[in-house]
Amino acid sequence: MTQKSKRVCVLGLGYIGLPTASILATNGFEVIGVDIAPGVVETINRGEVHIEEPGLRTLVAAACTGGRLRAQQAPCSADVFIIAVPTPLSSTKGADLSHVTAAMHSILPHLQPGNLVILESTSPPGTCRDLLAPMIESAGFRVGTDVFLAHCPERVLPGKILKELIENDRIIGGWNPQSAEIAREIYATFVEGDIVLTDATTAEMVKILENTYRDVNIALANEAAVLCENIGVNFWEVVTLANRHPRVHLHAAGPGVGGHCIPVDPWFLVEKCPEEARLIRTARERNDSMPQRVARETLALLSNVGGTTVAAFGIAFKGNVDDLRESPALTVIHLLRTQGIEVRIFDPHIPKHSTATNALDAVREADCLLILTDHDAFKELDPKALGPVMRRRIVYDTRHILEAEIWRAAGFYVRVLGIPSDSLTVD
Ligand code: SAJ
Repeated sequence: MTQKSKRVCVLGLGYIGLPTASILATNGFEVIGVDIAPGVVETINRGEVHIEEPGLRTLVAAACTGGRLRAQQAPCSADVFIIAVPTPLSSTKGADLSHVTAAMHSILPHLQPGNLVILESTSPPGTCRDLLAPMIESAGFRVGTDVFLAHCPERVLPGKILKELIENDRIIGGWNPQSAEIAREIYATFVEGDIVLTDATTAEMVKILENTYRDVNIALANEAAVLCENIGVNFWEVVTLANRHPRVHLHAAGPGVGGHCIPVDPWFLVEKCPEEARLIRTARERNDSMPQRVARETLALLSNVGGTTVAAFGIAFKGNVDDLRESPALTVIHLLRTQGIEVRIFDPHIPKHSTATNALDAVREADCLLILTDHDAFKELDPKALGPVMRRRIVYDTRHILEAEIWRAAGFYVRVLGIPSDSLTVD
């Protein structure tokens, strides 16, 4: 059987599963996409998409009209099963593997000798070994000889998923070398980056550590921004200058860390090794404390002028995406509202969660414009147009995306996270 005559069943049609299913389908595989949400299945079978991601709509439409992708609510027999379901944080800050377990359970009745099961979901080190392999064995198969098992973590950046799915290097961790080799043959049909083989638990650890590396670095940036404010220097200038060192790459400070992976995955290591993962825990706590800090600073600005209304610009967890998962902006807005502040929301990427349809309406009669997400669209905001309709010309930029001098020239008091500012005086 050639690779492309294989049938692939992709479980979970979210940010990773749907692009992967569509790329496999447009590369000639017969792909069955499985999602437990009926609405998602209907949308995809119409050739449409339920998530915003550049290029995805066109790809899904091509995959469906070409007849190589169809969605359904339950799996069926296939040659390859790819599990791409969420692994969220549990209430005790550990890995909630219930979706992975349910997906694997739904595959078991369809498993046949020669099948390959691929776990793409980000999972704690040991998930293939301690959870999936025993489940496959409980169905009467020997893992690595009857049924093959591999962990192939995705590493794509939301907003660039289709490009990165193809171009990024890919780590494939096999239960045994044969499992890794069979999985490599599938990914080699569309991955242009290097494909590197290892064992499943190493691959699980690689993925978690990549995201932990980013979280710890962002925590360092956030802590440094707070230190710079205390010391009386501009964090952003410090970063620009320090990053001229060939081996230093300081990250950007901000209102906190969101998304489905970076604020979640490091906890999986803390859960596994609570006594040892102290740096990782502290970094998580620093990043989690940033929304409180931003809310506190905003309340201080408001109380200086007796203000009650904030226009929050951006609720997505990062710039130019429509993704709200774990967004620190939501926490800031919640904290302000619990203090009795009226918060208007404007996010051009998420109109259905916005309370205003345009920037001007959002800031009308507001006391403070609060930038929470680094959408490119916000860089074009015109302070000369917004200022006159606001009750007070105060802007707090937690992402360092505005040209402060232009806003000051338009009569604004400008506060930027990481930059010490003159105190705000009542006009
Ligand atoms: N952020 C900062 N400062 C920075 C960079 C990011 O505050 O310097 C914030 C962002 O605003 C956002 C959060 O961190 O709230 C996470 O954003 P991100 O762009 O770092 O990460 P994601 O969640 O979009 O994607 C990450 C990527 N991992 C790494 O860069 C190591 C991606 O490659 C992974 O595939 C993805 O997690 C995942 O699914 O694991």
